[in-house]
Amino acid sequence: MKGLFENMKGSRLQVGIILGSASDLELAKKAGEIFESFGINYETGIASAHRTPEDAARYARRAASRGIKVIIAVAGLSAALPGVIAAHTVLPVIGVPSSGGPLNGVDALLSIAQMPPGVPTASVGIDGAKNAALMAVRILSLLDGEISSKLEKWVENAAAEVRKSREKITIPKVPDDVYME
Ligand code: RP5
Repeated sequence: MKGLFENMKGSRLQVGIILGSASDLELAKKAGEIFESFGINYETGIASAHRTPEDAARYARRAASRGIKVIIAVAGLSAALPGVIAAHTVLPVIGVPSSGGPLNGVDALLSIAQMPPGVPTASVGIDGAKNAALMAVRILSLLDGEISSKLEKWVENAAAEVRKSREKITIPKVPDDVYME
C-alpha cells in the first residue's frame, strides 16, 4: 500500500474515466465538467470488458502507477467493465450504469452492484455520472486540502441554489423562518 501512495505523489493525473463504448461518451463529459470545475486532472478512455478485455485489464493494472487515484467506469447492458477494472486494481472504482438498451440501465445497475465478495465496486444510479464525479472528488478531498475546501464551497453553493429556488413558488409556501435554526 505504501508503494501505491508513493507512486501517486507529485502526479497531476488524478482520475481515470473508462467507457465500455463511445456510445457512453456523453456521460464521461458530464463527469468531466465536474472535474474541470474543481481543477482536477482526468483522462478518458474506451476499453470494453467484452470486446477488448485485455485493454481493459491493462488499463486497470497500470492506473495506480500512472498516478490515478480513482477510476470511474461507465458501461451499459450487462456492464461488466466496472467489476473487471476493480478485479485488476486496488484503486476505488465507481461504476456508472448507462441507460442505453432495452432495459433502460436496470440491467447495468444490477450488474455493477452485484459484485462477488472481495471485489468491491461502487455504483451510482443509472446515468449518474455527475454523482460519480462528486464521489471521486470526495475521495480525493481526503488526500488534498485544497480539493476539500473547494468541495465545502460547492456544497454551500448547491444549498444556496435550493434556497433561492423557493422564490419560484407561487402557490402557498412554507415561511422562510421554518427552515431556520
Ligand atoms: C456496453 O454496451 C457499453 O458500455 C455501452 O453502454 C453498451 C452498448 O455499446 P455499443 O454497442 O453502443 O458499442 O458495453
